[in-house]
Amino acid sequence: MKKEVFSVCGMCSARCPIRVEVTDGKVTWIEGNPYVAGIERALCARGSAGVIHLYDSERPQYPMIKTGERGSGEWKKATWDEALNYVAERLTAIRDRYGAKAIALLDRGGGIFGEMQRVFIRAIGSPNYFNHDDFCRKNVDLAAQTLFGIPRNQISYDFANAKHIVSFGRAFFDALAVREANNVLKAIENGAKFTYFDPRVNVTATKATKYFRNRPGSDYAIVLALIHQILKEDLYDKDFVAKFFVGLDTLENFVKPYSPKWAEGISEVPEEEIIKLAKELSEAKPQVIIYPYWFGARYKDSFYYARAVYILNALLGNIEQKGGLIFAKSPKEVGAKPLKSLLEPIPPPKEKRIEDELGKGFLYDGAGHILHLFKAIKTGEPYPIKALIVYRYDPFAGMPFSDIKEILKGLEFLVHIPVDYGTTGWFADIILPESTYLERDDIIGLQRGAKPAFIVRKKAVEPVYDTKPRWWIFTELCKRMGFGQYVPYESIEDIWNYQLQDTGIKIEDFDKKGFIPLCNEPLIYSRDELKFKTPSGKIEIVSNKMEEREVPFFIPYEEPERPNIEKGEFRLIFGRVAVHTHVRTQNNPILNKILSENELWINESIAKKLGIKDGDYVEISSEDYSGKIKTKVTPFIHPECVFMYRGFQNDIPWLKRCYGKGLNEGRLLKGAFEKFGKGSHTGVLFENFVKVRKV
Ligand SMILES: Nc1nc2c(c(=O)[nH]1)N[C@H]1C(S)=C(S)[C@@H](COP(=O)(O)OP(=O)(O)OC[C@H]3O[C@@H](n4cnc5c(=O)[nH]c(N)nc54)[C@H](O)[C@@H]3O)O[C@H]1N2
Ligand SMILES: Nc1nc2c(c(=O)[nH]1)N[C@H]1C(S)=C(S)[C@@H](COP(=O)(O)OP(=O)(O)OC[C@H]3O[C@@H](n4cnc5c(=O)[nH]c(N)nc54)[C@H](O)[C@@H]3O)O[C@H]1N2
Ligand code: SF4
Ligand SMILES: [Mo]
Repeated sequence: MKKEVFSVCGMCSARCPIRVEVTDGKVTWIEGNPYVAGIERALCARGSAGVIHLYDSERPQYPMIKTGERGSGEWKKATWDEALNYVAERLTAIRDRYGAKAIALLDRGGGIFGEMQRVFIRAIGSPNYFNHDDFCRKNVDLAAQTLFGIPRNQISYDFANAKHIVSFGRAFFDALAVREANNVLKAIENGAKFTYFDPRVNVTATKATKYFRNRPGSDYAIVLALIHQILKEDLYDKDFVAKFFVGLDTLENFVKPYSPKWAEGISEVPEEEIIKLAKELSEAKPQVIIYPYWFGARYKDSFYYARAVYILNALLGNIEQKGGLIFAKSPKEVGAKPLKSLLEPIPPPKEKRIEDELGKGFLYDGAGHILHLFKAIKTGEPYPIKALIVYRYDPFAGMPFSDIKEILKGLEFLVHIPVDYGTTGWFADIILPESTYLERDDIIGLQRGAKPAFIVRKKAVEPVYDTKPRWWIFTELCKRMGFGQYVPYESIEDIWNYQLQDTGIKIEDFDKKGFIPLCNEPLIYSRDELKFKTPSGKIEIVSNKMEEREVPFFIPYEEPERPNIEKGEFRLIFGRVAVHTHVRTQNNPILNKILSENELWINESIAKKLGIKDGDYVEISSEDYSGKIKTKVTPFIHPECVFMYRGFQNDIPWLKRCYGKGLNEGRLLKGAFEKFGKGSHTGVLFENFVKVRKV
């Protein structure tokens, strides 16, 4: 018997809507949801490889409790009842001894289905909710919040209608999100310009109408020069700026020294090209998108870079414009009723999150900073964190071992809730395997945008192994810890009905297409209607909030340190490859066949001086780690840096296809977890030097 199920892909965090075909209880086909614009049946390789992941036996098949030392690989099989009682007991003991705040939840990210994790941590009374954002998008989030009063995920980019798209290392065609990639392609096909900056020629660069190989760490300088030029030549949207900018004079004064000529000296992008680009952007405005990072945990100035990018967009007036940046609309704004929040019945925590006790000089938002969390675990300051539950995230896979060991020392109890074997699970006290996205129902989510929609993830098949969905794991844990009153649900239907109670929508309504649009046409406000969600209702270049937190509005550009390349020293940069997701797909039978090992990109002129030939194995080392990796000698990378794809050299011997293959860039990041982004306290993962030598 054949059936179709509409759901949401879970092979990466882009969450593309999908249509799944099931034949006789088995998934036989997945494609992009044909009803979603920009997707229209398309899926990336990882999305297609979801089928084989589902039936792969090299993933956790039941709860496992550690029996030997952490990391020894000694485990026993447990029933869910046993496992959950054990977790509840251990967490309750820690809660009784140190208080609820000593328990932290480290979530991959809220996302559209993320409320369940927050329900759990709030129900047990802890304020300490963290997610991975400050190794990913937090700089961009905080930048958007300071200027517009909303985080990054409430800004949508109307790529398909843009006339000029500019990206600084946002690798649309390498670090894929299907809809975004399709829409950028559509724009290019329609004649839009696509200007791309990257120290390395990746796939994205090859699609650009203009590519610049800038020096690593020079994006902020280029954006400042563009702002300088646009202000100097009056190339901006005067009406928009007069209406909405708070602090234009501060901006003007700040960018005065940052001319295109100055930026050329820093970035190696010719002065005349910057001048030309400023002019082109002004001509194409407001159908212009200058895209800030997605993965923005890069350089010390990345938060200020992200602010500058948003300011540049705003100067061009391409906010709330077709072909520009469009703000997400809430259900209320489009005349619909919102989902009822599962958090509503639970009182907010009484105690303060660790950030609240750490003084000023940085911004923060609804989720804590991982670097602060790790520090608290290691030092007990500002107060001890003794138990950590890690959900849908494998932070230890991207870290140097010395840091992992230190963090483990401080933790009395570590729980991992993954769908794959990962490094964090390997060192955990217990692994609770979740059912994969094809085997589980999730809560209903709000898909944000100018045309918001409700979307649901529904299971296509029953779990292949003894795994459970997150709603069940977290409600059961609440119940077993004595907080059942906050999760009065017996089934996912109970949860759906609770969420939908005010909306007039029934769960069956999702059967046809998998999502319910809340309006017919995208809602775009006119300039007269437009109001920002900042305290002033305007774009706050200067803001009380930043002042209160003692965070400067701008920081002067500081040139990144230069490695001694003649001596084989390089800046280490890394990124995504289209066929893998971070650290979790390298063992996928199909994706592993496509790419099973990463290489080190190194500039050919430097390689020649160091006696390194294409395909040679080299030793790459940082302060306390060294490893071997195959080289890719190429003219298509800036000589100051070496590059590798992220996520290889898995630590788990059970993963036979990928174990030990390639090299893990995270192991070379000695000291990266002590470095903080300015103003934001996010991670700065590209501020590390390594040594490379022929072996
Ligand atoms: N296939 C695939 N797609 C993914 C993911 C995945 O794991 N796999 N993950 C998703 C996630 S979570 C994220 S955060 C996004 C990340 O998406 P992106 O933000 O696009 O990040 P990366 O792929 O890491 O790309 C980093 C690029 O920045 C370049 N770079 C390094 N230094 C500089 C610099 O100083 N200036 C400029 N201009 N460029 C520089 C690198 O050479 C590299 O090409 O991708 C998402 N999409
Ligand atoms: N060294 C280094 N560190 C980095 C980065 C880097 O490039 N290098 N990139 C940063 C960025 S941008 C990001 S987004 C993060 C990504 O880092 P991670 O989130 O750790 O990477 P993933 O490989 O996407 O997923 C890891 C874990 O999530 C689990 N998982 C996946 N899907 C599900 C699910 O549906 N349910 C459950 N319960 N678990 C699931 C997998 O089994 C796996 O254990 O890393 C950040 N840290
Ligand atoms: S980009 Fe690919 S892996 Fe990510 S959600 Fe979309 S189809 Fe799935
Ligand atoms: Mo990310």
